[in-house]
Amino acid sequence: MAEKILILGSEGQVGTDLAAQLRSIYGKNNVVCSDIKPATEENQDLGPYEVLNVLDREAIEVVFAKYKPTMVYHLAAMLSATAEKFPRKGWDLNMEGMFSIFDACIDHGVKRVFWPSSIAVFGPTTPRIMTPQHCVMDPNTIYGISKLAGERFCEYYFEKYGLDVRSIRYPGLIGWKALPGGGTTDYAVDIFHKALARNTYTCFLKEDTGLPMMYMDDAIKATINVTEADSNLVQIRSSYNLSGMSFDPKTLADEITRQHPGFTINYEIDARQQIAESWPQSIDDSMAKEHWGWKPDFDLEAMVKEMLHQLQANDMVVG
Ligand code: AKB
Repeated sequence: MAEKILILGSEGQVGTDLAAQLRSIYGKNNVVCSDIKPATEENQDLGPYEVLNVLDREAIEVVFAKYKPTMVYHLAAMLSATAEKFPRKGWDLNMEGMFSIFDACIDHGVKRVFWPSSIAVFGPTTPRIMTPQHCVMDPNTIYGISKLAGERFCEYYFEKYGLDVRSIRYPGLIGWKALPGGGTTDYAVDIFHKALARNTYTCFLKEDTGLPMMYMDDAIKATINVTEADSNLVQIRSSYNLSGMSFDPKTLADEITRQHPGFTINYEIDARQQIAESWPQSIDDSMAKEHWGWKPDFDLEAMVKEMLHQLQANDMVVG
């Protein structure tokens, strides 16, 4: 049977890249995009699109009945920094949104679901260097708490209802097609736009705040690979640790200056520092490597080169 794919949250940072990649694999009419807001002008004619609120169960029913998806990528969520400002809203969107989509998937016999988790599931007493797959997890942000609860429900829905959910713990994601929205790792995207527009950037994290990061092409590859992997390979039914590279703002700024001479960085620390300090600095993803063959392609140098090139070549710089 031909696949019909539904993406929830397709206008977001991951959704934009994922939709493009899935449409190139499955054909534009076999990938239905949806988001709470109308598609941007550039995305309007790229394939089927529905305005859909993941909290609106009736509207979800209509979309599932109309398109009969075989695979669903549920990306709609509120990220760490925004959820700290609107804790109840963040919790409701992240948890209720997950339940309504998982329940619709069961009701409509969806074959597979992808649900993203995050390094935010870890907390202040988690080992911070090469954080293992299984260890102390005591997230202290609403986003992290919702992601950890969500991971438990991924496993629960798989074991109790047979819903084949796949999940990875995204590190900070860096891409050029779309801007991130409301995360603690957003600086690692903003910095490129400001470097190209003004040659200087004011960073909201301290220069030595190391965090796990990943170039978007690697994140999309991991997302599709884990979702399409044979069932017997996916042995972790909560969510997989995933790693690309790790760096702090100073190391990233030094590499940008090396490739884009004259760039300077300064620092004005805000509340996101506290969130970043509760997260790992690097991640042990050996289980993703062993189980379903995960292998990243981009290191820091390659990622910086690609970001500087693609933002300019595609006229995407937002100053
Ligand atoms: C955030 O910063 O909130 C996200 C994440 C690490 O999940 N980018």
